[in-house]
Amino acid sequence: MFIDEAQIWVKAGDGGNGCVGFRREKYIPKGGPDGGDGGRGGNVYFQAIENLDTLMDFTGKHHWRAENGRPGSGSNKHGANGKDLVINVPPGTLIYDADLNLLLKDLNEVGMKVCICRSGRGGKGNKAFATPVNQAPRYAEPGKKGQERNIKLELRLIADVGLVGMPNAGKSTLISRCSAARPKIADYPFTTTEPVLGIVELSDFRRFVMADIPGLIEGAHKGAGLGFEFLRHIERTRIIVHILDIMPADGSDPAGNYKVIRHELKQYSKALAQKQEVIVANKIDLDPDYKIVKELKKKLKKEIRQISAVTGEGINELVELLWHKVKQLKG
Ligand SMILES: Nc1nc2c(ncn2[C@@H]2O[C@H](COP(=O)(O)OP(=O)(O)OP(=O)(O)O)[C@@H](O)[C@H]2O)c(=O)[nH]1
Ligand SMILES: [Mg+2]
Repeated sequence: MFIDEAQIWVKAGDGGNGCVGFRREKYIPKGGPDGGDGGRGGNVYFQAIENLDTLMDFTGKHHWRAENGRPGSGSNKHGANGKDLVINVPPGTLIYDADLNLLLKDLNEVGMKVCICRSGRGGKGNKAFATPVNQAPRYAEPGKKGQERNIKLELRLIADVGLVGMPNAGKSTLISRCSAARPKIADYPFTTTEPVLGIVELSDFRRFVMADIPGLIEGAHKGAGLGFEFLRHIERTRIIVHILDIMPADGSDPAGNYKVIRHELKQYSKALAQKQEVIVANKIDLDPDYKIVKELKKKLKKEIRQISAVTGEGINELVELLWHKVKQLKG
């Protein structure tokens, strides 16, 4: 299950109350007020950290509070400050005030941190209120309340791996094979009309995010087809997986198709064209003696992985490879 939205309640710590106290010691009559100040409460921060990619942590826990400050005590003892609460979220999390429906912060980079609720100040002890006319005040200040807020978290996933290729190459079939995403699959071009994200889960809690976008065709940069504008999603990924149909229904040459797509990627942006690419020959089940794939490798002179998104052949290997590459690039 993948959750990309969560609503929680957060509260900063209240300040500790000030203390009413008087110095009482043997041989020191009327020692005077000595009530200490209360400590301040803890603030609530949100912080974007690496290695988190869902808002799953928030499904079971809706109330998050920072520690309250401790009250002051006698002998001018200051109460301890409450500990701050730092709530970790994945990078790409938008933080909204749920009541005002107001965007407070976009934590789009690892390491970004923002204070969302300010703590209450501690109250002053009675010592602070001593004046020449009232040298023994029996009054101390209560601590201030910490801020509280209803927060809505929204995670905009940034894909690690983007699938590109011609319509019908099998991009959606692949993503539905290796993630919980269920885009429409059909044997006609432009089945996919909107980008789809899926989380690919491997053993030992390893995972990465894959994006499926509509297919690209020749002339895409001049407005042909659908896929071109969606390349902006792919531009932010770390790796491109270029899916090649080894037996296109229109009888076109897979090697030629590869070059067509490469040309379109270059037209989109230099950054996209320079991105690391894994070339994948799909529908290997239609090429039992690997004749077509061998020829394709010879023609393109590049490393090509072979899979069948339908039978599952080669998919585990591909997913492992992608995970390792993503990990390397993430550092
Ligand atoms: N034989 C065979 N057919 C496949 C394989 N992978 C996909 N197909 C078929 O190819 C057709 C197109 O698959 P899709 O996954 O919809 O292709 P797509 O690349 O997402 O296409 P668009 O969304 O139109 O860009 C479907 O009929 C799939 O069943 C495969 O490995 N072997
Ligand atoms: Mg599709």
